[in-house]
Amino acid sequence: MSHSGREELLTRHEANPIITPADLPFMANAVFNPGATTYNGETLLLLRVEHRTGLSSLVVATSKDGLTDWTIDPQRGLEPLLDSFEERWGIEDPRITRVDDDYYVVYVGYSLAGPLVLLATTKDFITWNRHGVLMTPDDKDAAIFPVMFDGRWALLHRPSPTGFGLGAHVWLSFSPDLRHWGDSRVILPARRGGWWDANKVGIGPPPLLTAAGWLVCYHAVRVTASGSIYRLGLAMLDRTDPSRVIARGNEWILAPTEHYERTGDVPDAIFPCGWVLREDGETLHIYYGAADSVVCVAEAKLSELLNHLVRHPISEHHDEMPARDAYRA
Ligand code: BMA
Repeated sequence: MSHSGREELLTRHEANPIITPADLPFMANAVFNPGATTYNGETLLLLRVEHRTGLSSLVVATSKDGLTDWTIDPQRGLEPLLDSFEERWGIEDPRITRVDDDYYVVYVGYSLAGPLVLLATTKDFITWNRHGVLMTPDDKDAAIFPVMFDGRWALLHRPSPTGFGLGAHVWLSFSPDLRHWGDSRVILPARRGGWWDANKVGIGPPPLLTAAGWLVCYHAVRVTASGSIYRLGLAMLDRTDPSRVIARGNEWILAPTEHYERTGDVPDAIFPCGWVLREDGETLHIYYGAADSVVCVAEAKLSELLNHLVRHPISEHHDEMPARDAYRA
């Protein structure tokens, strides 16, 4: 079995956690799992704020360098429709995809029937156009690609079937109009047995187009005798056919080790929903929630992530995964 070298691929920022509930201009329990993008030359995070009701809403934070001096603007963001079926218990975990001047925000609604996937679009994070439900419960960890494939939008998402013990996998679905979704298939199955990414996986930030294809960062949940551990890994999808997985890392690239990741409302959870590739085309900032309590950032060199994946062609350990065809509808 091949091992990576001694160098970590991701470096945590020294000021982590970069945003905590104490930074908010109102009382809240936690701030975590932000979506990320650039807006007017600044980094914009759409924070998941968990209020002291237990319910979450989405609030904008901006920064010139994407690392420090965050301005939190409670007037910008998205409030849940608490009278609705779909958002009755709040909205969570936004993934932002920029398409020209529009921002497509795919987020989780905590509905009366469980978590489901919703879409809202905006140009300014103040005025929103809600497009309704993309995926019915239980489904979450969803993000839309910034381009269409043969005239169809593409969505990564993670249904969680209950009662069968067959795991929760990353699916890809298509739509001609953002309303009707189908042609669904599993693209990143959870591995099995002792693997770090056995049983339950879900994507993190929206896929990022690179010279080698669509870079995907995903989380995996390992259930242990004393709780769950969330870790992060990488995969690469084909540029023109995103249902084709070109590479998948065998080892995780980030695991909870710091005190702010190991202690909090949900210990040992690191959960990214956004990343921003800087103007040099090489520096990647990955924004993640730590322990469902605070916001953190880690930096990576894009070329190093791609080199890492080159060492992990999809054929390696393929037999550790369920046959993909078994999951086709
Ligand atoms: C996942 C999501 C995330 C959360 C994580 C850890 O299922 O609900 O919002 O951060 O669990 O609790």
